[in-house]
Amino acid sequence: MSKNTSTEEDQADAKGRRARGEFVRGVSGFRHAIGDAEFPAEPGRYHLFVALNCPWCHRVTLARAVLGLEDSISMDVAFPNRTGDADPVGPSLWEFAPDRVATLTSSTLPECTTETGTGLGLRLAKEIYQREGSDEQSVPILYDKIAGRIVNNESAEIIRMLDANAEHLGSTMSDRPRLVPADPEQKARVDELNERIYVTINNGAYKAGFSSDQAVYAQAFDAYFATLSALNQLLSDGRPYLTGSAFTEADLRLFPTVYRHDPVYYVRMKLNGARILDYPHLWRWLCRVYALPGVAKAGSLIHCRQGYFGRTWNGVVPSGPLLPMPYPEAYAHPDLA
Ligand SMILES: N[C@@H](CCC(=O)N[C@@H](CS)C(=O)NCC(=O)O)C(=O)O
Repeated sequence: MSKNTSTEEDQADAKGRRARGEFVRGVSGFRHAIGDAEFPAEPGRYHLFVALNCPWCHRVTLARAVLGLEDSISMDVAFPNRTGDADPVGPSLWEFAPDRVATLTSSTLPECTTETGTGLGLRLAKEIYQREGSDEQSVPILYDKIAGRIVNNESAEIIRMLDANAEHLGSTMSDRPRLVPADPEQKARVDELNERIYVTINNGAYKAGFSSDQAVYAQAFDAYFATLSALNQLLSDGRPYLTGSAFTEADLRLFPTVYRHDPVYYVRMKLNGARILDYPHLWRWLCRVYALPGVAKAGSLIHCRQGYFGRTWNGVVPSGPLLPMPYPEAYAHPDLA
């Protein structure tokens, strides 16, 4: 029974629920922390393995960017589509293959890299785990290049340890956001929002899109749009961010899902109840966060569209939305809503 449902799903009867058509996300196994004796907070010591279509990785690339850690934490980017059935090691594995061609653009993707963190030039994220006797295969992975070990593979924990150690890790950003507020009341508000947003939005989108049971889908669909509506209402008093004047972890954790909604989830996750554009305060919040330094570059809708449609939808990626204008260009126009 997992304790913290703002970080991971309750695993009670996971097998039975999956058999009944519910998508149940597994739990990450590497849970060390920067700041532990064996993982001191030092600039240039840590490395991230990510895929830019993965919303959990997006939390981590956002934290790295807004905390001013892009020069002190290196990063490798996997190709958005995992390996296919013909792969010698197996299907559905994250691959570091910058020479792979994206069907969406008919070209290679400039953000993709080889694997540089271990110094071994491995092909698959799975191989990074295998070196530590683990059969996990997910991204994001926070890796210690000095110890040659995985520190953590749970995005909720990775963003908190980057926030707590930003200066020791090499951030020189004097006005960097404090993702986790020092004020206990504000922190409690962030935790409360995280809980609802994780269950009904971040993971809720998968519950809707990947479940094969109509009732499970319908319940996730309703909960998802109920929360979007509540967040739009919350922002209707003119506050710039979810808890008020400061950008916090609650905003950072909401952004990856809302950023993917109109161009991906509306179709791919069957979340066609409304567009974010139909929630004027939430749309302006999205554009406000998108305009923050480092945010636009920390994600890629090309990787998202290629990743979510490239393998399952006959490799044909939908071309829209086109109106009121293409995405992500639309995110530079808060006035559209
Ligand atoms: N709880 C993890 C979830 C990570 C996760 O599920 N990542 C997906 C990509 S979006 C993955 O790699 N799944 C492959 C797998 O688990 O085999 C986190 O938030 O970091």
